[in-house]
Amino acid sequence: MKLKTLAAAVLALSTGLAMAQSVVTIAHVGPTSGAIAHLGKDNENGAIMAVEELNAAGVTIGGKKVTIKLMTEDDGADPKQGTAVAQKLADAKVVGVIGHLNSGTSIPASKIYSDAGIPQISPSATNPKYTRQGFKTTFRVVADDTQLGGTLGKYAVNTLKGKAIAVIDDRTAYGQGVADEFSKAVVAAGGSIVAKEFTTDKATDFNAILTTIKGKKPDVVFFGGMDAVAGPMLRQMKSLGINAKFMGGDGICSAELVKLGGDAIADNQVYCAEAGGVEKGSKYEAAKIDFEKRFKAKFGADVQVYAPYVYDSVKLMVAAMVKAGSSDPEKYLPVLAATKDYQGVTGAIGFDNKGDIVNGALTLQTVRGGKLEVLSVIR
Ligand code: ABU
Repeated sequence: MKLKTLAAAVLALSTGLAMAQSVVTIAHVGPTSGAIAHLGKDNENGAIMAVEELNAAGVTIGGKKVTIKLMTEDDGADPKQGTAVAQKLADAKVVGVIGHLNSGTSIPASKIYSDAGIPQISPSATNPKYTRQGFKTTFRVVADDTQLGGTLGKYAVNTLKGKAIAVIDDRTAYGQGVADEFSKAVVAAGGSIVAKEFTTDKATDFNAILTTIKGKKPDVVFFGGMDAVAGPMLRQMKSLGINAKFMGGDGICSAELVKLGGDAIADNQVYCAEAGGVEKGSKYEAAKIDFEKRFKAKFGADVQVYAPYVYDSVKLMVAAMVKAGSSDPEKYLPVLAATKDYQGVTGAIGFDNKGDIVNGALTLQTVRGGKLEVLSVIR
């Protein structure tokens, strides 16, 4: 080989190596197929936006300029698919994972990430168990179902003056967990649970359980599950002449619920809570509004629920790598865990020793005039 050709080959090889070394790969996982694909896509878009902004601004880790690469994976909101994807990401040696969206996928996947030493931040899984397994790699940037169900249960009795309350859940880790917490809080506040019924996260026909519930004359119906099921359920409640208030957690607190429920939703009938939020007039409010505007301009769609939480999760994970001077999970994990006051578009984020957000908020909302309206932010 001629000297010039050899030099060119060496240069190409070293450039290739330098390029390979300068890419830091993180992943986002959520259900981008199936009944809640609109929520999965919302979350994924939050990750895409964060990564594009980081790369446009330039990221330097340990003195080297890097490009953040985002792998996007679909878990279909299915626990088995979730663990298969988690194993794929562990095998691919991604240095961090944002996801999954559901508690039912985040919990089993967290064991795989923990075994592989990969930090995981869920932007939306609210089942308390997720961060209570003793894993050092597991973080969450939203409040959990104890806070969510507990607050909604008290609100049902103390504010909505519910006395006879019916509870339905979809038997998922999230739906069952939030319904149980809600029920405990109702009883503690002096209300009574007059019916407990179950469905699935894929069901479309609720006539049998709603007919049973109608017979108990509830003034409030709580649903532990997601908007894709709650929308048709509200329509069937209307057809059956059930005029009760309808409550749910963050899984129903989306723009899509309002679309799916349509004219079956009366003003001030539906109450739900997002597992995060910023106080009106606080310094974070402008950042949140600005994020929502930029998101809509980029994707042509309103934020559903958790895109800003995904956006913050990506940026705070990369900020920990920058601060640690390394994208090696062993090196940046302690820095991530020590996060105390990250200033995000969803407010200040700091983690406790389990990886849960400290002083997490809830945003209580109702539907009026075909739109979700904020009632209050509760901590
Ligand atoms: N938190 C509501 C949706 C996600 C989940 O926890 O399953």
